Amino acid sequence: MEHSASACCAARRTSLESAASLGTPAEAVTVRASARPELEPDMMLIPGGEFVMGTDAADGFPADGEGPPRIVRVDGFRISAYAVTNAQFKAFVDDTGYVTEAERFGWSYVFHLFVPDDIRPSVTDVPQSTPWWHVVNGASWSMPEGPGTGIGDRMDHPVIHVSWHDADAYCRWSGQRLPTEAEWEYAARGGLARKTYPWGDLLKEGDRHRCNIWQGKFPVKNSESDGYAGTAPVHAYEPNGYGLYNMAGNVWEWCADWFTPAYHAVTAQANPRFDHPTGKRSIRGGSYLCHRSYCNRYRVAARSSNTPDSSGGNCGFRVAQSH
Ligand SMILES: [Ca+2]
Repeated sequence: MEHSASACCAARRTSLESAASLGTPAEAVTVRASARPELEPDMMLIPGGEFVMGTDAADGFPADGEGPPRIVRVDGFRISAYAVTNAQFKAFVDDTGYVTEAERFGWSYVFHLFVPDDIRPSVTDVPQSTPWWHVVNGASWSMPEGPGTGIGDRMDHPVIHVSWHDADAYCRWSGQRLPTEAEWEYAARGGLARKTYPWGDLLKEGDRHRCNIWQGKFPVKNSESDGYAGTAPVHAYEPNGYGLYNMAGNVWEWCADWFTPAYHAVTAQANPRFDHPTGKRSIRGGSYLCHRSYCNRYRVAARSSNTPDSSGGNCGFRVAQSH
């Protein structure tokens, strides 16, 4: 089995293992029969408007297509205050019998420090360029570190080990959709103009942490001074100006767009969305594994991508709906 990795953010499945050979899982999903209020995310109304999207800041990654910054207009929409939780995803699976791509492939990427000792001998592969990702057979959304692990104490944490296709399937069921990159960044900025983070330009003030990223020496020693080594509850930390939680750090979030580094050069000024298949979907927000020493992609303008059938322990999603 071969695996490859993209940059530092997330390891990806190879094209040899494309979802095409398995079929597109979302096709079989139907919209849920009835709403279940206890599972409804808090959908925050984001008023339409213009904003400066992207950045050319010196601490950014121009090769990712973070800029050049430009004025973009988005129509009003709603976006969930939180990433989709394990509880919500379980309701989806219980209702539909949906089987995620990690389960269909039979494995997912688990961060090496989280692989239980009794599973470690059965790790089947470690990508050369991202050796902190281990291929763990049986790892999935409900067994995040592999067989024998569970989510019972993490029902309010973001679901992980879900592919773009899995996120899309959830959205079909819930009657929602993934946010576009432009919607995501507009929402993440929380009404602030040209700031680095959802709350301003300072990553933290004194000991006051604002998000769940990595402190210490990556990838071997995490001091967890922000309180979490892995995922945090979706409602951890303070929300931004739009009432949205964890738009920086915790887990990467799948967006609706296909990914291109030329995004700012080729998409429209109004409601931009890149719809030409490139083999990779956009992800935003960074994760609990991000550290400024090698990847400060917890900035609101930062971008990354992964193949739509890939899954790992640091990527989830939130939902949106048109106004
Ligand atoms: Ca952390």
